[in-house]
Amino acid sequence: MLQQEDLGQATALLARARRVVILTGAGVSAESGVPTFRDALTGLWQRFDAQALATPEAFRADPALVWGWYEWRRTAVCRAQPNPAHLAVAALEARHPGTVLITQNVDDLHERAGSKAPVHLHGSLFAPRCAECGQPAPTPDAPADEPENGRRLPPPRCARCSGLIRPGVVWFGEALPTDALASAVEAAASCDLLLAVGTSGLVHPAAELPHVAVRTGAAVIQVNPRATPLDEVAEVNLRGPAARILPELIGT
Ligand code: BJW
Ligand code: ZN
Repeated sequence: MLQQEDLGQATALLARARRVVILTGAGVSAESGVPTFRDALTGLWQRFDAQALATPEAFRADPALVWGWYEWRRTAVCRAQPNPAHLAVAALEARHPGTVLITQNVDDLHERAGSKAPVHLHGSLFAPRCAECGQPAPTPDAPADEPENGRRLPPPRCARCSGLIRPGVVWFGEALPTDALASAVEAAASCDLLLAVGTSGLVHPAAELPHVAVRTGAAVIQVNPRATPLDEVAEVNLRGPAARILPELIGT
């Protein structure tokens, strides 16, 4: 089917939807210059494996390596600006009150585009906490440059127990925040349209949300330049970059 026909079908689904859920992944921030999770290892980080760094085991084994990677990524996010995809999502929320935005992203670009209360399934780069006692810690000033000595940067210590401060993100093998996951599942189970944007659909339980929506009778529209495992549940697959497709779909 032609892309134009797909866009027409998606526009019609959106026009009749009463309860909309938007599930975003790293692809929504790609055109802001923030590398996707699976493309995150460029430059000095090329020889590392993102999936191996995003674990509690990696942090325990080499806290300075993991903290340095997250500080490098946080610096990139601080320098980035929301793109037309983030702005279109915020416009849809403003137009359709009750729309629920669920993001797997740890950046703050949805908030900076005007989204009011994204549900962050995988935490945030801006909510560090103590790895020992859980006490929230101040977000350090963003380093002006790559952490000194390339990639390693020792994490700060907790003011309460002197434990190491860790990024406030959800690593592989860790539970998602209970409230965020419960809200996401509830929203997916009660929507009539779920838009899955810029996610590889590989990481669980987030990847199950489109399936939850379909099982309860909703339609799924996917926006992604590439095929993903979510193709099979999506009623419409809009192939292309989110910053081009979402403004066309939403009319911003
Ligand atoms: C564009 C674009 C453009 C490019 N426009 N698009 C069931 C089955 C199998 C495994 C599991 C399962 N259940 C649990 C697991 C294990 C594991 C898992 O899923 N593993 C898989 C890899 C196999 N899950 C977990 O461990 C989760 N925890 C858990 O289940 O705990 C259970 C538990 C319960 C009780 C007690 C204890 C434990 C936790 C998952 C946490 C994921 N965390 C990360 C890191 C966060 C911090 C960080 O960023 O470093 O989250 S991993 C990483 O993947 C990150 C992302 O949010 C997440 C999803 O990635 P995303 O967003 O899809 O990005 P990419 O890079 O994969 O894809 C980008 C996409 O964009 C691509 O498709 C491009 O084509 C597209 N794109 N340009 C639109 N311009
Ligand atoms: Zn502590």
